[in-house]
Amino acid sequence: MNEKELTRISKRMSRHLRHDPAAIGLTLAPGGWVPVDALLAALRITREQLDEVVETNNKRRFAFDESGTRIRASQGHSVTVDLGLPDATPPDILYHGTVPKFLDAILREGLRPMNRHAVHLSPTTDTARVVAARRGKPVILRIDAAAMSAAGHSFQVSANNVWLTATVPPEFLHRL
Ligand code: HQG
Repeated sequence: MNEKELTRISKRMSRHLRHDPAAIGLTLAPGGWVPVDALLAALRITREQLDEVVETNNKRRFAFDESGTRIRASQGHSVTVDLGLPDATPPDILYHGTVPKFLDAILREGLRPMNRHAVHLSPTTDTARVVAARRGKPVILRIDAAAMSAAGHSFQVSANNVWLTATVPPEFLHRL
């Protein structure tokens, strides 16, 4: 498949595996999983096409289970989902990329998950910058993840290396 076709399928998968499974008759099982066969039928794609999307995806957004019979989005859901990820010890510092118009609210009330199941944090400023640039001029926030852990906040890391946490109170974040 060419780049355009791969992106088109990836976007449809993001939509249905993260936000709107019912639109194509799917239901997410606990963990966010759907049977591969059901997804193939719903999207009218072949297993070979699906494998190519999963393998080439620039953010490795999707992952198969160990048996290869189920697939899920690794993060980014807006539907209520418990990914069942174990708590993990984050790097001492994590980053979040946002845009100027959200800054006042974030500094006042901290980071909230908004429409997603968790706040998404990045291990590097480069990744945070890419996340922010989707919306405008990047503003990078430095998160004191070590202090958050010490204060009892839990973190999980997705299969594609996005750090997830419920909220980041304002005292743990600083503008770079
Ligand atoms: C902001 C993409 C006001 C937050 C990316 C962000 C990522 C607040 C927006 C993944 C706020 C939410 C997630 C508060 C947070 N007041 N605004 N208290 N707290 N915000 O898209 O982190 O390509 O839900 O700064 O690459 O931007 O889809 O989160 O700007 O990994 O795979 O509210 O989505 O991945 O936006 O992005 P999002 P995000 P995919």
